[in-house]
Amino acid sequence: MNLAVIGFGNAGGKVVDKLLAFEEDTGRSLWRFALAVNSAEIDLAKLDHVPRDNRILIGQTDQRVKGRGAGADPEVGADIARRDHQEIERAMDGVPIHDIDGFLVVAGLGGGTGSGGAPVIAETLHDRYAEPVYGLGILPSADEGGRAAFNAARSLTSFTEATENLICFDNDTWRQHGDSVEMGYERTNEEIARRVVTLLAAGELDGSQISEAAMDSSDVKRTLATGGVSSIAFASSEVESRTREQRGLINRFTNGHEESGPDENDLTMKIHGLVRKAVTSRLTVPAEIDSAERSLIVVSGPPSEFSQKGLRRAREWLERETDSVEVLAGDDPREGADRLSVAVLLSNVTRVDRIDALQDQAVDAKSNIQQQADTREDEINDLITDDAGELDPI
Ligand SMILES: Nc1nc2c(ncn2[C@@H]2O[C@H](COP(=O)(O)OP(=O)(O)OP(=O)(O)O)[C@@H](O)[C@H]2O)c(=O)[nH]1
Ligand SMILES: [Mg+2]
Repeated sequence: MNLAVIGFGNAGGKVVDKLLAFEEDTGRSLWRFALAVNSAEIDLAKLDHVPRDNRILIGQTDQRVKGRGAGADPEVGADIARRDHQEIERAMDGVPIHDIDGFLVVAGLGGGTGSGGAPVIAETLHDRYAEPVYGLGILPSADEGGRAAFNAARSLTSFTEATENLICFDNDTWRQHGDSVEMGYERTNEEIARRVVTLLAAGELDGSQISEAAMDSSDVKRTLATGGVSSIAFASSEVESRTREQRGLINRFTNGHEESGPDENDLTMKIHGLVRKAVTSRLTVPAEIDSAERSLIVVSGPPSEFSQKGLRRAREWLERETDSVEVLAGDDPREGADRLSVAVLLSNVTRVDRIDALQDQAVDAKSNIQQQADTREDEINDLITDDAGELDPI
C-alpha cells in the first residue's frame, strides 16, 4: 500500500528515518510523504532521510519546552501538539492525498512529545481526512522505570482509540544485554523497519501479471480494519543465486525427473516453513496468536521463489493456529530481491502479557508518584514552619 508517515518525538523521527532507509535500500516506494515532528531541535537535526522541509519543531513558545523536549511529560506533549496543530496541518498539505491508502503515525510511548502528541495528531488526521489512520507505538522496556510505564500505559489508551489499528513494538522484548542504549536502538529500529516495510509495502505495485496470488492493498486494509492492537511476525531466508530454471535443469539431470516436480516441492516447503518460523519466532510484541481476530501473510521476494501451494498450506496452518478463518495470504513480487521474506500481521490480538505488565507497573508508579508528592509537601511544610509554631507567616 501507499502511505503518508509521521514520526512524533525522538523515537518516532528515528524510526521514520529507518523506514525510509529500508524502503530505499530495497527499491520499494510505499512512503509517499514523510514528516517528523518534535519539540527538541537537536533531535530533528540528526535525521538523514526525512526531508529538511518536513521536520517541524513544535512548542517553541512553551516555557516548559524551549526547543529541548517535553521532559517526559505527555501532558506537555499533548498541549503543544494541540497548540501548534496549524503548523503541522500546513505541513500535511503536502500529502498527495489521492495517492495514499492511509496514514501511519509513529512514536515511542514512554516519553513526553511522542507519547502525548501522537494520539492528538492521529485524531486530527482522522477528523480531517477520510483515509484510515494507523499507529506504530513503541513500548518502553521495564527497566526504564515507572514513569515511562505510566506514560506508555496512558498513551496506549488514547493512541488505540485514535487509530484504526495500533501496531506495537516492545523494547523490553528486543533489548539485548551488552548493547549500549544507542546501539541497541539502532539495531531495533532496523528490525522494526524490516517488518513494517515488508508488511505494508505489499500491494504497492500491481503484481497480478507476475504472480497469481499477488496481494492487493485492499487485503492489507481489510486486515488492519479491526481496531485494537497488532503484532508482526517475520522471517526471511537468503535466495540462492542459482535461478529456478537452472535448478530445474539440475534436478532433471540428477534425478531423471521430466518435470521440475521436486523443485516445486522444495518451494512449497520453504514458504510453509518460513511462515511457521515467523509465527513461532519473536513477534514485535509477544502475543497469544489465537487471540488474533484476523491475520495476513505476505510473502515478499523474487517471483521465481513463490509457490501457490506453499502459500495455501501456510494459510491453512495459520487458520488452525489462530483458530480463525479470517486469514488472508498473498505474494509481493520483488524481482531481483536477494531474500525471500515473510511478514505476518496478527491483527487485534487481545492477550498481550507485556501490556498487562506495563499497566501493573503504571498503576504502582502512579501511587508512588502521588505518595512522593504528598511526602514532599509534608517535608517542605516541616522545613519552613518553626517547630513550636510561634512564628506567623507575613
Ligand atoms: N525502539 C526505539 N525506542 C526508542 C528510541 N528512542 C527512544 N525510544 C523509546 O521511546 C520512548 C520515548 O523516548 P523519546 O522518543 O526520546 O521521547 P520523546 O517523545 O522525544 O519525548 P520527550 O523527549 O520527553 O519530549 C523511550 O521511553 C524509549 O522506550 C529508539 O531509537 N528506538
Ligand atoms: Mg525528546
